[in-house]
Amino acid sequence: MPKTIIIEPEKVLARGAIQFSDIPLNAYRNSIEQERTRYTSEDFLNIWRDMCAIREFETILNEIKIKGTYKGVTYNHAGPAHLSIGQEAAAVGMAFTLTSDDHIFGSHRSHGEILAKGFSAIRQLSDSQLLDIMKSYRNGALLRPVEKGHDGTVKDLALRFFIYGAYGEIFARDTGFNRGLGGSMHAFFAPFGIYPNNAIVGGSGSLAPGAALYKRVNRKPGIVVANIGDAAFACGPVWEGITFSAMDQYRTLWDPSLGGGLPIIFNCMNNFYGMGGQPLGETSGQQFVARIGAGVNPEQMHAERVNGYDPLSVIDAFRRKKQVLLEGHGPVLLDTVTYRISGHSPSDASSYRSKEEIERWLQADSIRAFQNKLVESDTVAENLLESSRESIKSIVFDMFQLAADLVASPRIPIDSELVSSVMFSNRHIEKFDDRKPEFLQDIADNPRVQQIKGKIRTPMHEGKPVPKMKAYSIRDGIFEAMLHRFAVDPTMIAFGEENRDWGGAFAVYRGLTEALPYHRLFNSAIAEAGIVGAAVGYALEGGRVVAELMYADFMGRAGDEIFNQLSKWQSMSGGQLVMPVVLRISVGAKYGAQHSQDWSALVNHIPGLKVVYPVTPYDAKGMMNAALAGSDPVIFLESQKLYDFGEMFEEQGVPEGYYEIELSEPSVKRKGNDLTIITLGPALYTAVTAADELAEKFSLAAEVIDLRSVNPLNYDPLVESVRKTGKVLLVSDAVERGSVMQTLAANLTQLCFDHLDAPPAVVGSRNWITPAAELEAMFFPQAAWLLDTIHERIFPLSGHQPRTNQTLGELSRRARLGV
Ligand SMILES: Cc1ncc(C[n+]2csc(CCOP(=O)(O)OP(=O)(O)O)c2C)c(N)n1
Ligand SMILES: [Mg+2]
Repeated sequence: MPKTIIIEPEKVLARGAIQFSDIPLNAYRNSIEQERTRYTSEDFLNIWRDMCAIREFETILNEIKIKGTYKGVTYNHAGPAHLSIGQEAAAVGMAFTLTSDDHIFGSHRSHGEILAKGFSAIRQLSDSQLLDIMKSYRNGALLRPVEKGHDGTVKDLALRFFIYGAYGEIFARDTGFNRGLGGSMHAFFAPFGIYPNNAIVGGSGSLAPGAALYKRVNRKPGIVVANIGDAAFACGPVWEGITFSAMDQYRTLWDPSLGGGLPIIFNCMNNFYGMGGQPLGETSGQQFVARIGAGVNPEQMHAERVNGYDPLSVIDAFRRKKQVLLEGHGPVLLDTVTYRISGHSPSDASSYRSKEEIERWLQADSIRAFQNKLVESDTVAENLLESSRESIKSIVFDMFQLAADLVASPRIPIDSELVSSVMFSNRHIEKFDDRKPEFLQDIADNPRVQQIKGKIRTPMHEGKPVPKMKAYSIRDGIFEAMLHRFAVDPTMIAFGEENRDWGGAFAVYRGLTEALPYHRLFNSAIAEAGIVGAAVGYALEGGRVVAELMYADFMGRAGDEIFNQLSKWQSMSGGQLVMPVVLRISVGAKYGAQHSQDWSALVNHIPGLKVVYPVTPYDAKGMMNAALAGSDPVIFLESQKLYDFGEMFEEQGVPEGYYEIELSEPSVKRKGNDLTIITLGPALYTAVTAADELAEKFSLAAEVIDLRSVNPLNYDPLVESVRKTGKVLLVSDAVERGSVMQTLAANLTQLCFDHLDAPPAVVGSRNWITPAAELEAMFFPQAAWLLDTIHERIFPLSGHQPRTNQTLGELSRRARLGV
């Protein structure tokens, strides 16, 4: 692949200075008279009404949280309520011009943004579109309680439906947007362009860029807005999301017809507080969030500070910035100044700020200020404003009352298995769009495809084992599966560090660079949170994505994105969303403590992830095929020790055609009646060596089962084998303490108790750091350890002389020391 970006010494070593341009602060100056040319009286009234609706919605929550009652309705709301009283103008201004194609992501404090965006969508959608949405959304579950006795307009019904769905979600009702499984901090409603709100501070900062990426890659209309707080701008994943959004390649290397820079606005809802900490003057140094733009790209992210206490100023900014994005010049940063009058949550006594400060912001209250502006300029009559406020307040109250009523708005039954049913979507989806997948060449002409044609797919060839150079490898299996899906699903993309010209971190993608345009396979920055976050955002929008992390140890860098985002959005959506992300993670060796740890136990522990670890070419291809046809997040672990291993078990070899291996099925790699050895990862090959020794020296036939799947996992074949042999040894390269194999041992003890001759024995790596390559034999399980463990803990091997100490006494001693 020719390199197109040349680094010229004369240029990069030249003397000079970086020029910055001014970043505007509250530049908006239009008078209401000027604005009358842009807005109708009805627009002004709507802006006002939306602000009042949010104020009332939040006030009710505040009252019931503090007093347990509001206007005669008593209710105990157990969950959180992070209210945005004071921030209404910023929310309404943000949403006013956005369409349903424009998608917002938010934070724990997003009730106001949700409502504003919903109200705006309801105004813009036609009656028939609204009816379609209300009737089809969860088969009308939210509509039924609201439409009873309703004889108003469709828009009025939609307003009720929407406010009701929001309260229902906050109150954990089955009739909430997401069946009550999201709750206050996660509520969203995609049909109106309202995407997940995130209880992790800054969580949306890494997800939203993936949504913007989806729009560019798939040529979809609209922009994306990440509404996050001022304190969130210190979070690493937010910076990584900004970096991801600002990559030059969208404009320098990608097909210009895709539209250029990512269409995303990072909108800081700048209320000057975290919980009690103050970014300005205490916990940050940039003084203006808008300043951050200057460090990101030459356009300085088109950053501006806008007055979020004036809805017209915010609308003006969003109008202008949306145009910037549609012209391909994204990303954009807005520093929208606002203030939260309410506490961080209703229990907050505001000990961190003065009464005077709150009083001054109350004086400047955006709702009253806007009212005065409209009335004093004779733009809208005061009585019209007041009657509009009264009517929206009564709708909000009615919907609160309906949502608080347990008969009209029940919760999912506490003894139901509903949550089980939404943990995974378990669908088989060939493709997420019907258009023709984009390729740069005919697949048959691809050099890698041609090279693989010459490889041997069987364990033996002409009576001899196949030499490594000629063997169809695990690397080839993953490549073939990915190429297949790239050719079927036009939305499928892959990205990560060194994914393109390098050929993927470990050369799995060699050949794909020639086959795929930039936007389907690209390099990202070295920013694991940004990578996984963008993958999640891309999938939330309805695209399939394969992201790669170079080493399992780097999962720590994307901890939140893997553990809280990738894993949880399907279930938190109450089954509305799918998450077709395959996260390829290579498990290292030879590179020491920070590059060689198997973290299968960590991902297994997190609900909502499928976790697999294939270690043969046959399994790698079949399982990658299954992962890429599914709709769930799959952690696809791959061992660096094994990438070039050929097939050693499947006598028919690895099929050239398409096949799938179900992601739950262990595989019996060798049959035997005397002992069961269950493995995960490369330990399969260690176990086979041990099994050979058992056969040769002790005439014992071990059954060797490779787990392949960690979660979900079908225990039946394991139980069948253990009941047959009465003995089981479990082995993996993960450190022994808390490993997947320990969970299996505990479960097999219960499932096979009456058939066991001895307790299951687990062998893992030592509970240490992984030492240097030259010392790895003291860390990773060796065949000798397996024999010694069998001898000491399962049954004596006659005449066996243990070489290592695998006794129970030693196990206790190490545990006491924590090693
Ligand atoms: C990763 C993370 N750390 C801490 C918290 C606890 N927390 C919730 S909100 C909040 C303050 C956030 O401030 P900001 O981002 O400015 O948003 P605001 O609350 O002001 O809207 C904190 C510390 C959290 N939810 N997530
Ligand atoms: Mg804040």
